[in-house]
Amino acid sequence: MSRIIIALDRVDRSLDWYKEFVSNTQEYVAGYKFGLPFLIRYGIKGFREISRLINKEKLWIIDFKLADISYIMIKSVEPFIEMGFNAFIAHSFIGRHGSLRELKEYFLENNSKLILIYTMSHQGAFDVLDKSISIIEEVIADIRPWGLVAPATRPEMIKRAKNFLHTNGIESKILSPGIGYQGAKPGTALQYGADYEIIGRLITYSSDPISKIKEINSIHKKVVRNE
Ligand code: BMP
Repeated sequence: MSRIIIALDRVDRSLDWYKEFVSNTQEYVAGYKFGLPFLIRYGIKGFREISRLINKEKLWIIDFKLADISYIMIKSVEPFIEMGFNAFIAHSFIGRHGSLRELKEYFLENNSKLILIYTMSHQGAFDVLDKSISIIEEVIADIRPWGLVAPATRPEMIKRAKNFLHTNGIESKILSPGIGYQGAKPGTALQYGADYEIIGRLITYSSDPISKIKEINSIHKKVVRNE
């Protein structure tokens, strides 16, 4: 089983390139993550075309880092659920009532996964998110999302997330960005307890993405074997 989720943020390629990329890489990865760059460049039509390639076994993550009242978040994800995308990333700091509770409920009813931000990979994450981490943990302990995003660039935060989940008996997966262009080496996040590594440019800008994916999968296999 691959531990790679590819972040598809390139906007300098055609939609046909994307379709070919997804068709050719699906058998080697755990899933894909699409964000605002993809939406803005290719529109809903782009998502609809990609959705024809959806194989339900994989993770098809929509990452708009939702942070709003529940009504707006639900209206924003509805069309993607109809297309078959099955996981969605939201911020934790927006809190529970009128927001994450209803969103989580909606996802449960619609067979979809909620992924919450624990803390982020960039340096500015120190300014607010890390300082508020125990409050963020309170929200997460209540919402019990399917997954958490924690940074490979600061693996001690993955360790903290892992301990927090264990202590509270929560079974959320940990998905970790920050590999490659942001500085962390492939395998780092898994070593610290993450379940998946979210990897974008290191793969999408590679001259041979399939070889790069296979190379990372074999690094991951060694890490997982040594756990
Ligand atoms: P890249 O591997 O090219 O650096 O891409 C990282 C991906 O992970 C991007 O899609 C970004 O939105 C996402 N991400 C991140 O980099 N840091 C976070 O803390 C949370 C993210 O979702």
